[in-house]
Order: sequence, then C-alpha cells, then structure tokens
Amino acid sequence: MKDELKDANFPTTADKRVYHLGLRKGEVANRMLVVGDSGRARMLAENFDTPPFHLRSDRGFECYTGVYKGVPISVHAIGMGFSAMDFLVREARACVDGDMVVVRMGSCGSMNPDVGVGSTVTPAAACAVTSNYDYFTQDDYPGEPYLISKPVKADAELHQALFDTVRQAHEYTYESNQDSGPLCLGNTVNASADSFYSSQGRIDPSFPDTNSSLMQNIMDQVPNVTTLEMETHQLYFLAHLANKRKGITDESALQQAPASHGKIRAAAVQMVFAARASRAFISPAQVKQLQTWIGKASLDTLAGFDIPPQSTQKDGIWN
Ligand code: R1P
Ligand code: URA
Repeated sequence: MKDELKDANFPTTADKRVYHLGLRKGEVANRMLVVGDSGRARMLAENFDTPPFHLRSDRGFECYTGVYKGVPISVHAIGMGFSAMDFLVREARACVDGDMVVVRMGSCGSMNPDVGVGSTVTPAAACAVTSNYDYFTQDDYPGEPYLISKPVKADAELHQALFDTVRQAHEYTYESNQDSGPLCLGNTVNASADSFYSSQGRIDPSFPDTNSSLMQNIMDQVPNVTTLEMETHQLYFLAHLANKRKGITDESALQQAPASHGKIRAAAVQMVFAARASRAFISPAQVKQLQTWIGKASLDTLAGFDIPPQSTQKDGIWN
C-alpha cells in the first residue's frame, strides 16, 4: 500500500483514494450524515430509495452513498473521537467539489438534570475539553488539569433547519405525553471531550485523573452547556477553519486551496444516552426508537437543504 502513495503531505493511493476513508471522488455525496456506530449507519442506509454504494475501509471507516427522496446523501460511520472526525472531514473534503453539508447524529451525556435520557439536543455551538498533559507529567506544574476552549458555532442556517425538523418529528413522536416525555432542545452548547472518561468527569480509581470538579468547572465557564460527547467540536472547528481560511499564513498554501472547494456547513443533533446527574442510562429499546425517528429527521434536513447547483457532484456512482 505504502509504495502506491503519491503525495506524502496528503496521502492518496494510485487510484486516487484517500488513505484512511478509502474513498475517491464520485463515491461521496456533498450532503453527509456522520455517525459513530456502524450499526446506526446501516440502519440509516435502509432509508435510501434504492440499495446504496457501500465501502468499509481497512481502517474501519464506512460509507454508504445513496439517494434519499431523490437527493444524493452519504452516511459515514467513523468510530469515536476528535481524530476520527478529523479524518472524516479532511478526507471527505478531498473527495467532493463545492459545498459540503455535514450533519452529525450522535449520542451524548446530559449535564442538565432536567434533560433526561431519550431527550434530543441540537447544539448551536461546541467547546473542546482536553487533558492538559503537562499538568500530569511535570512536577509543580502551575496550570489546570483540563483545558476548556471557547465555543465555536455551527452553521446557523443548517442548525435552524435541523432543529426545526427534529422538533416537528419530536412533537409527532411524543404527541401523547408532551408533559412528561423527553425534551427537545436547540441553541444549546456542547462540550466535546478527548476521553469518554477523564475529560467527561467520570471517576476511575485506576487513574488519578484529577477530575472531581471538572463538570462544575465546565458548567461555570461555558454558558448554556448541556451535553458532553466526543466529536462535535472537531466538526464545527474544521468547518470554521475551512470557511475562514484563518491560520493559513503561507501564501502559497492559500493559492493552492482548490477553487472547486466551497463552504463546509456543519450542524449536529444529539441523543441523550446518559443523564449524568441521575446516573440513568438509556435502554436498547429506547435507542432503537430514538435512532429511527432522529435518523429520518436528519436525512430529511439534509435532503431539503439547498446547495448551489454548480456546487454538487456531476458524475457520482449514484447516477
Ligand atoms: C462514546 O460512547 C461515543 O458516543 C458518542 C460519543 O461522542 C462517542 O463517540 O457518539 P456516537 O454515539 O456517535 O458514537
Ligand atoms: N457519549 C459520550 O461521549 N458520553 C456520554 O455520556 C454518552 C455518550
């Protein structure tokens, strides 16, 4: 495989496949629904009008590209964590021209005691919570054990479209028990952590994570923070970075940025699996029901979201 690599800076194989996703141009749609779990992706792909294209890369990234209500969409299963989302956004960007519209649909923990398991949260922004490694390895290190970034925003229009669709689907699903059922919130802030354990404030006696006050610190520092998970900040951050092109100080790199690349528009919807205050965890039956209706709402949002016509793929495998 390594002998086939043409470009050490952005590795692709001889047949122009990106190295970790295993995909190439024509196999990915501009509208993408990104999940962690391969079973969730398979279930979502069952909604396509006809059997989709499917590829599982050697690294475990999966892509289903098909047509939903007449609109090309790719469903990606990426696994977990910042780096998995980093691979997805950067390598998928290399496979599509024009705008890239990305919705993440994932599970999360709730930091708000009123937001119980089965609730749905659509965050308008996300911050990152990362281990401050030097704190743990250097003697008398003066800093804090965890770094909490400022929130970065979702695409406002996509967030609103996703929240509106999810709210309608929520009202339809829980019509009979609106007062006591799960909540449906938008315009919240998510905290994306670099661990399911330490940086989400879970106490593990095997590791001195120094995280007993972390949850409170996050709530004190980040207004309206409601959920904890592990990928949304990286998605919002990369969309922000690509759209602003901020941070590119090297003029030649700026000039080389492909003219065919449009904006990256990103939003996320989260299903509350864990209520941190009560320690409740969702049941498999609830997961199945939630994923079904939120999955359709996510696909509907993507299918109904306008992309400039010149911005979509001309010759995809779905044609
Ligand atoms: C942890 O269990 C995983 O669940 C959440 C977190 O972000 C993390 O990836 O997302 P998914 O349900 O999309 O995997
Ligand atoms: N995913 C997370 O990252 N944290 C939770 O508590 C639940 C799902």
